Amino acid sequence: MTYFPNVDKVLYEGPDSTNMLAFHHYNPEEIINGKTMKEHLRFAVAYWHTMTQDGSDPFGAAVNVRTWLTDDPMETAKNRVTAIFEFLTKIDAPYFCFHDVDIAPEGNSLKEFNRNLDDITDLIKAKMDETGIKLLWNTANMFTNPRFIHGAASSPNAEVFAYAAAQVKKGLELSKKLGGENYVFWGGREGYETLLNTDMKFEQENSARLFHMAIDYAKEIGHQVQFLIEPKPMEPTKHQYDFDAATTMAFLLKYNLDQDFKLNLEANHATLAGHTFEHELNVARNYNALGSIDANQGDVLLGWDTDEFPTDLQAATLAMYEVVENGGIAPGGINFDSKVRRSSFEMDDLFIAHIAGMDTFARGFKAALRLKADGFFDTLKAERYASYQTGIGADILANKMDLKSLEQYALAHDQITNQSSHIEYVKSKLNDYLV
Ligand code: XUL
Ligand code: CO
Repeated sequence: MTYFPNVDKVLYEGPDSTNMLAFHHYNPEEIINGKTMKEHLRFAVAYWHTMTQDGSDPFGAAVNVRTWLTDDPMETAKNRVTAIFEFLTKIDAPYFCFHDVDIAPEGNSLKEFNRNLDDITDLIKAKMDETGIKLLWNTANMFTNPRFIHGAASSPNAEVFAYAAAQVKKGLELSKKLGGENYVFWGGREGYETLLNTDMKFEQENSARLFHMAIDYAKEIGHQVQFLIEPKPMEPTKHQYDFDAATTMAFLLKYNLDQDFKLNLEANHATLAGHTFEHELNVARNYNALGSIDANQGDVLLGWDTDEFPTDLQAATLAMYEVVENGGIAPGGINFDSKVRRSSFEMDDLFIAHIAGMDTFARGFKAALRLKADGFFDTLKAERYASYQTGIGADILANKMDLKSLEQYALAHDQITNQSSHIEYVKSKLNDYLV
């Protein structure tokens, strides 16, 4: 049984190949600094975009050809397990990620949902054992079902809090069963539409309460997993609580969660927050909280989360530079939270799109390593901040100065000269690394 009869294992054919179903830059077995590219990049496939997304949009019906669909939701779920492992094996991705609702139908009760999850994860586990493919992260979808209309942990309805807690408990049990390396919370509908009826402090306290319960339960069941929060500024709520990396760090520090949580950062969420992706990664890194990456790209001309496969080489390079500076991304990875455009509706497009994303990140990674090896940014920054290496700058850094002594210095040195950044030259030079 094959779902992708047109595709054999995707192989590296080099930059000159015109084969759409081959890698041109990502060579999984290529060794760089003692590790294979596959080990460095830790690519993951998202179950929701690859297996369940149907190509519908607010203006049009489902268009995606997906041969695993049947009239029976459980049969479809089983087909999807076979299909995703065929896909993962052929695309040579070492990891996958899922929401609970992506893999199994909810049925008519929580009991039935849990039973379906048990059955499907039995199949998934067997496939994982057979292929060596691993779970980067899973999460609970606490935003699609109508019960989450006002949020999950932040819902004003305590019954919804309880249901969400049950889903998280199950999610952690599945994570343990499948050896998940991370567990993600993306704040679905945790946010608000208007402050007229919202107690923001209460809602955030309750969110923190659920996170603490998750930490406690993972310890109780003896599951070592890296918890991650995925910031996003808006959509579906007007104001998401985990707005961006800085806001989320403030939340984690305030509620004493920073020792157990890192961040899962998504490129398109950064764009929506008015940041570059590298900004978000840099903020996280400064807090030692760069956990994992949801790789995609948005469209600056469109104000919503378009989740496109990443093909912008400069953006990928600057993102990978942060990863290089971070000493790698493990135990996180690079998860393609990306969906094919509606016009790319054929089954093979799933391969073509992932290849484009993997090639782009492979090129970005190599460019980032060249930038690091040449000390491109290191030199630039060392020169820019050189005034702190000697004289008054060194005294400031050594905490030898105070306002009085600095006033004395300034009175004697008030004819200040600055230097041009020549930033246009820098930007043009950066292009040399991209091609
Ligand atoms: C939503 C989003 C989610 C999370 C997982 O914008 O990015 O798919 O990655 O819930
Ligand atoms: Co995401």
